[in-house]
Amino acid sequence: MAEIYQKEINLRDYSKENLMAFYRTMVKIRKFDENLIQLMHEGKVSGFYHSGIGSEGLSAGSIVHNLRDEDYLYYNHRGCNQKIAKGVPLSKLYGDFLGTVEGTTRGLGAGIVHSADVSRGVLGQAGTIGSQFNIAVGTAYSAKFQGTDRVTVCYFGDGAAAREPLHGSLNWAGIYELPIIYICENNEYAISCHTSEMHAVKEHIADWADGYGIPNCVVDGNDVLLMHEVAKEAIERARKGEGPTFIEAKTFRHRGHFEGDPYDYVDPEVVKEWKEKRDPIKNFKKRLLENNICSENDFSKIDEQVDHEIQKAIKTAESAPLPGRERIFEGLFA
Ligand SMILES: Cc1ncc(C[n+]2csc(CCOP(=O)(O)OP(=O)(O)O)c2C)c(N)n1
Repeated sequence: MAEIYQKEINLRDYSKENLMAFYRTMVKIRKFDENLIQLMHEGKVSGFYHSGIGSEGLSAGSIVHNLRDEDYLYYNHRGCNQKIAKGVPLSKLYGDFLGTVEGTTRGLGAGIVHSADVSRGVLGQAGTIGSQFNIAVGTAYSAKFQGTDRVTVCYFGDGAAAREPLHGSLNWAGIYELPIIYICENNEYAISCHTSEMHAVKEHIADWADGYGIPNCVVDGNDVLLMHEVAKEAIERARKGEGPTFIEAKTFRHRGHFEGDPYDYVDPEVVKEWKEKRDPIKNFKKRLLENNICSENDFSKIDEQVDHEIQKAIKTAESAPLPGRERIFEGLFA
């Protein structure tokens, strides 16, 4: 049975600069998201958007200071969180939603699920949930075969974890001791279906990994530093050739499955509690203030810088042209 990951964390073991980098990344993710929703309301972005608000600590903590550009990353259905933490430029992400050539797909549009940035190890994937499990085995195997210490981090939701490709992937990762870190973003719901209705393992989703001999644990995904530490240990093991790890990170969506979802299948009191008591950004800020690591002024400065960065990114993405017809044939080999 999966253990609950716990660790005494001394804030003084981190530099102020490193702590602020976690804050900056979480704020960047949240403001990117809020501004994208605003663009939807203005009628500039259409289609479905799956907001990642409420889970910023999970992605920022596991990626910042842990992953290198060349490490591979597969994102989940709220994957802008992970792409931003990995350093994919905001203008390119906005470009994918606006359909302009600034986007990573150079105008084909992508939303969350098709964008790619090969220079940052984000190779792209399909919109079917769980499509990342098998290709994650491929990149991890290639890294091992080539004798590098590159790792593959594979994010997915509790719903994706209920699909069969997870098991093929865990089996291969277990047999070949592949350098994969599986990170399950357990926000309790796949659309309106609760985790308890989807998994035969009743206690923890991470328990699936036991059957494949893969070390696993459950962690509070909204504690950015705990998330950082648990991922760091797993990544270090993978880099040393000590194989895969499965981390189940608990979190919750502040918004519905997609923008427009009435979100009436969850008790509003539960959502309120997560927003008020378990918000990863609010809690991290409070902790740094209480420990006299940072001042209100330090936070305001970052907030302003991020606002500026976001407005600039939107402008760049919006002012880029739509693709010409020839784009249809670019990269087409058959
Ligand atoms: C194979 C497949 N079935 C159904 C869908 C439709 N779909 C999109 S997101 C989603 C739920 C995903 O839930 P989860 O993996 O828990 O991620 P979350 O949305 O909670 O972040 C479903 C069923 C899909 N994209 N692919």
